[in-house]
Amino acid sequence: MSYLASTDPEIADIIRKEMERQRDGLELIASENVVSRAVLEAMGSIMTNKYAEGYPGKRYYGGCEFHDMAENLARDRLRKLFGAEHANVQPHSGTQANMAVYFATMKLGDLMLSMKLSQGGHLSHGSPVSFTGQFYRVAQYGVDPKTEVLDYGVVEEIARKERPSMIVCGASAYPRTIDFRAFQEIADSVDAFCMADIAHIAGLVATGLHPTSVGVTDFTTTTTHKTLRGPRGGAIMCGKENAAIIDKAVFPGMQGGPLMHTIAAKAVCFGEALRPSFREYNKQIIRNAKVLAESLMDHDLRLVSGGTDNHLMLIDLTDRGITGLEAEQALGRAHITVNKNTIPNEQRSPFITSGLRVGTPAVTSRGMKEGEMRQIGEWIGTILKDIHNEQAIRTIGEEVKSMAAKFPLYPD
Ligand code: DSN
Repeated sequence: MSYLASTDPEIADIIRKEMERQRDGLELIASENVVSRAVLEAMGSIMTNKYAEGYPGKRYYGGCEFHDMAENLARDRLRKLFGAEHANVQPHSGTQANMAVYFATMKLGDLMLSMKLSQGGHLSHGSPVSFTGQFYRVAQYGVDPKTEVLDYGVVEEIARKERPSMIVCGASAYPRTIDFRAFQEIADSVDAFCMADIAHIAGLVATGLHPTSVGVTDFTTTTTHKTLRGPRGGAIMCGKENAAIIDKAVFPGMQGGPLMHTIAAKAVCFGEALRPSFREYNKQIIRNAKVLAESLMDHDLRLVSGGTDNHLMLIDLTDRGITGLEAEQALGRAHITVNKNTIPNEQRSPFITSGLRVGTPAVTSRGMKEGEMRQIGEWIGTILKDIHNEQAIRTIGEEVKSMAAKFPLYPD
């Protein structure tokens, strides 16, 4: 029995059940992953016991010598991983990282130009329900209605007309390569800052499998828990000229004490990402996504933009007459976890949606390859043909569990 189980059986039981859910199912949520035991260990360490407000060498508390070492290591490794001049590893999340960049560069009421949430953007890119849509004015671009990919000419037209002070690029649900240089050039032409939020594709960028934004756009923000496969958290990279405004915006601007256990775990994650095996892992994410996309299309499912260049794809369910919510629930009953997602020109609410977002980072971490992707595509295709066939869903659910058992979450 674990120590937690003996001291708090209620929460230990909940964690055990969640472990079983992860172990027995297929995690296809594009923003999720399975961290290494080393990352888990650092996150669960005594580094959480300490306040370390400030930065290495300049803290507001005594006893921070080892926290300085951990944060310096995290910063140095992140800079090396992406070739960044400056890195801040304190943001608690991707939204906090974005908030710091806005806080450092924009005044209340300034205009940001960003991608529509319903077409692939993120809440913190100016959605009216986020602080970003309430503190700033927002103009938005989407994807081309025919090709469903970004049209940089249209982005440029909007930028020239609206004259934003910040252009935000990067996405949460966009299956194609993003031209960060084009965004920076547009920003330069209207005298705006440019921020690339690479949260989803950070692992691909770090390993050179997607063009980088670091050293290209003024600011790059990321989460550390998606394709980077680290602890839940955020980070910011920028040139030396913007280092001071970013550090000041994070602390004391909008956060207090950094989560030092998470920063230690970020250092572990960045160290892992610097190894050659991490590039192989990210290559496999992309290969798996391509095969899964083909398998889904072989089952007559329409993918937004006709496929994928990265780790995710969007299934358009419109012609199936089912909603994203219904599809998510039916797949969930077979232990296949996905999320309902809006698609370009969405007619339904974000709680219902006409699409599904599917991604390969977590199943790739478990060691699954092309053969498993073909099988998963077939299971999804079969279930989405008749989401009311509970017998078929039950049978597939058993098959899913036996495949999952062959790819353990952790060795023991
Ligand atoms: N919630 C994340 C995602 O699923 O893409 C973005 O923050």
